[in-house]
Amino acid sequence: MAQPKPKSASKKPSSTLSRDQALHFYRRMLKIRLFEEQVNQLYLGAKMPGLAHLYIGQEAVAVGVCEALRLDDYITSTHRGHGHCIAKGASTDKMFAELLGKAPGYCRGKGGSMHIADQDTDNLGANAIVGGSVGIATGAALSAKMRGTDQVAVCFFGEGALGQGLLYEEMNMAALWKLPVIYVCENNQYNEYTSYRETTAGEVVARAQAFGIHTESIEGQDVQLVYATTSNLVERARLGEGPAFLHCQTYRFHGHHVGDIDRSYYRPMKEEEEWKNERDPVKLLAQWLQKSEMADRKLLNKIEGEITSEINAAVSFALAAAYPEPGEVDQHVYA
Ligand SMILES: Cc1ncc(C[n+]2csc(CCOP(=O)(O)OP(=O)(O)O)c2C)c(N)n1
Repeated sequence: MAQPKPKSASKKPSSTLSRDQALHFYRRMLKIRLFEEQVNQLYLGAKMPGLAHLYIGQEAVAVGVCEALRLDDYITSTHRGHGHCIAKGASTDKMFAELLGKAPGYCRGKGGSMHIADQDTDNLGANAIVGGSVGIATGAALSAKMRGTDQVAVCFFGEGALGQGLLYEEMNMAALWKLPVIYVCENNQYNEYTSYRETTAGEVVARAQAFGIHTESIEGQDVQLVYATTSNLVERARLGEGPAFLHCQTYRFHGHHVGDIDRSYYRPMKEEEEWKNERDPVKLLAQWLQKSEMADRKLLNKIEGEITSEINAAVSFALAAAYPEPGEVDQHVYA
């Protein structure tokens, strides 16, 4: 069964989106969706080495959070990280090139899906280790504080990372030192093939509250709510009020990774259908745009056409790109 929607954030969202902003959010979310659908096609067509973990269904979290940030604010990401990269402004041609192991990729084709980082957008990188980026984000926040900048760091992680001890060591330090870091827990209900309810005792936010960290728990499929809530958390972090923990209820529409096709043994098909039909973040924003008369179906179709063209061009670029020279196999690699 779909989980009940949590209450809205305790502080009433103060921001209302302009038409330009709302359309920009829509473009970004749709870009993530269409990018990911192409990733799936590349996998199914045996054109992509390895696996990828699709973000489809969770787009409102990445976009709502990243839109509340400045370009020079930091993010760290996870194994399910394509959405975070695109939301922070990464270019899809370099991302596809990375996924295909090609030289123009973000890591010259040596990192693949789970290691994309982008210095131009202060994206400190995806991380294949569950919870692995918590220390990096907290360290970036410590660095910002010591350098006297007002930058903020956001750490995205899945609820599976709640089982990692590192998270608690880092939240303890962040609270003591009032670091400008926001821990964003994307609760897509499953850690691989196990419901989080079987692995996580108590209330999720209670874990951060134990350190005196400010928390919010919200519906993650509503991009406007995610944006407004994050904006408040960013503001308090910039003002030196310390870390925050944002718990977002969300859902991955596909499997744990692209090869996870038969999911019925660990989650009911009815549940998937309910989320897809009733809580699809892209559809919800499209409906809202139409209801509020900011866009009609014709405009939404035009936007979809434009993004489809961009994605197709990016895939073609990556397919045609060269592989790195064999001689550089040990360059840019740290062990
Ligand atoms: C330290 C560590 N343990 C186990 C794994 C294997 N693993 C990869 S993804 C995953 C589940 C992650 O669940 P969650 O953090 O909720 O993220 P989601 O996949 O739902 O986005 C596990 C256990 C890993 N990558 N790192």
